[in-house]
Amino acid sequence: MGARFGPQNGRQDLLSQITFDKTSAAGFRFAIVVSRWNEELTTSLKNGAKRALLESGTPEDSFEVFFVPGAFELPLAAKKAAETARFDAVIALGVVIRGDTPHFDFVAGQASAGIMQASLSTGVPIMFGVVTTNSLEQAVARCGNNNGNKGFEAALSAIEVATLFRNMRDEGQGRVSPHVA
Ligand code: INI
Repeated sequence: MGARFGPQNGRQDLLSQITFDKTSAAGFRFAIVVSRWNEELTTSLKNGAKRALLESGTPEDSFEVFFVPGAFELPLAAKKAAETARFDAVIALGVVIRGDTPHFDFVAGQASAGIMQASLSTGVPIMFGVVTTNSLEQAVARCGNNNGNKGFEAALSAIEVATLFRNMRDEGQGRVSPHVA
């Protein structure tokens, strides 16, 4: 396996235990669905996700980016992307800040529940790359350029789950996920 450039701190190590290299994502196709609410931050999440995919061997033409107005629209858009059967995983990205809205719990809660429901109903892994925080400062910390980018993290999780499911399909061949050890 090549150099480890993915999860670099303790929290991320708990999330993703495989070692990512520049071929980890080869052969997979991904959709990235991005909410435009808090656009500066969600752009940073999108860039983090793209960087993780590119550094893991996903060619530019193997992922597509789609935009929705807000996090509330993420579940249906992610479901539509999943239903095309063109993607091995979908990465849903958004930012919901409690101070911004009295209906934080509805937007964040429905985005989270809807994404899980869309994933279960389609059988396509949909990553929850939605930053939900109490303050703008906390959100900024999760949308950074290097470590601490939830988009980067969600894309690595997408690669890990896509790999796991491919290994489940291709029983006995090239198992690489420690989760089946
Ligand atoms: N959408 C977000 O993605 N983040 C938010 O913080 C937010 N706030 O604050 O309200 C938000 N609202 C819009 C919502 O997601 C829908 O786009 C809108 O309600 C139309 O359905």
